[in-house]
Amino acid sequence: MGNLCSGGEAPTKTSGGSSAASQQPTVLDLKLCDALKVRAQENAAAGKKFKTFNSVMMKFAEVESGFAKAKSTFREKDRDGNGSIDLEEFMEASNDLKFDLSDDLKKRVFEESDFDGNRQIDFKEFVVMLALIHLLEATGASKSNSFFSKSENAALRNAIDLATDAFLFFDVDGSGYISKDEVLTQMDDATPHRGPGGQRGSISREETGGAGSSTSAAAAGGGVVTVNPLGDRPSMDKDKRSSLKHNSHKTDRSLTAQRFAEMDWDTNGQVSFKEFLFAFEGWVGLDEDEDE
Ligand SMILES: [Ca+2]
Ligand SMILES: [Ca+2]
Ligand SMILES: [Ca+2]
Repeated sequence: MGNLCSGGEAPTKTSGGSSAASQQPTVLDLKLCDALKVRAQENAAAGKKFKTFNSVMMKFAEVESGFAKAKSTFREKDRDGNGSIDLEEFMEASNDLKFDLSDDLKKRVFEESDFDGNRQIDFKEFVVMLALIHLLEATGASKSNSFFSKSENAALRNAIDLATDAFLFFDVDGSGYISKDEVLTQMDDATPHRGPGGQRGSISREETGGAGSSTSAAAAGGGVVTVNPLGDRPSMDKDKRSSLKHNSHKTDRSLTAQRFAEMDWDTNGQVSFKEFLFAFEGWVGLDEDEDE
């Protein structure tokens, strides 16, 4: 089990016999880990951390709309219009967009983002790719004229930041991976959110139970049965929830375990940042709009 981000020690020391089967972390893994750590520290310092899964879900609509720019960029950079971006198109695009990464790292990002390994980046993979690039860029001195520093891309940047913060919400121990236990722990606080095609209002992060908030928030608090992407549990008030925990905990756990398995693309028992992003895209409804 990797624990990439833990400890201040040089992670290259993990060559002991204990992990013969596990893969060595790549340069990209380690850089991502650093970037996630920086982000977590910044959030802690700014006091803007997700505290409940409900507050994460409240941001889904904002994330989805923020990714609109990813769609237009994807179409633009798919020069031959075949619906995916190959390495050549990507290298050209990354020069156009002034991604502040070495060519070597760009190639690694391309490979990492190619989930199905067909040497082509489809839109869902592209969103993961942009998130990796933004996170990696943020660690270094980012060029002021790079794609992500432009004001017209602020919403996209924000969407990626929110997705990153959602990952950090689950990665309780800051290992750079989400374990099944972490999902179970964090989902225990889950409260209702919009079902498919449901609530789309913009609600600020900590406004969840606030009086005088939007109608969708009011509806969500009104005992409406909604779908939770990780648990499919009906909504209920706090008292009921805590007493119910003892009764139906097993059901919750098996459902969550099932969702966890869906997220764990390479089935190594941990959900990496990129695996999380891939799943997260589905939660916010990105893939629903894919074929128009
Ligand atoms: Ca193409
Ligand atoms: Ca692919
Ligand atoms: Ca995994």
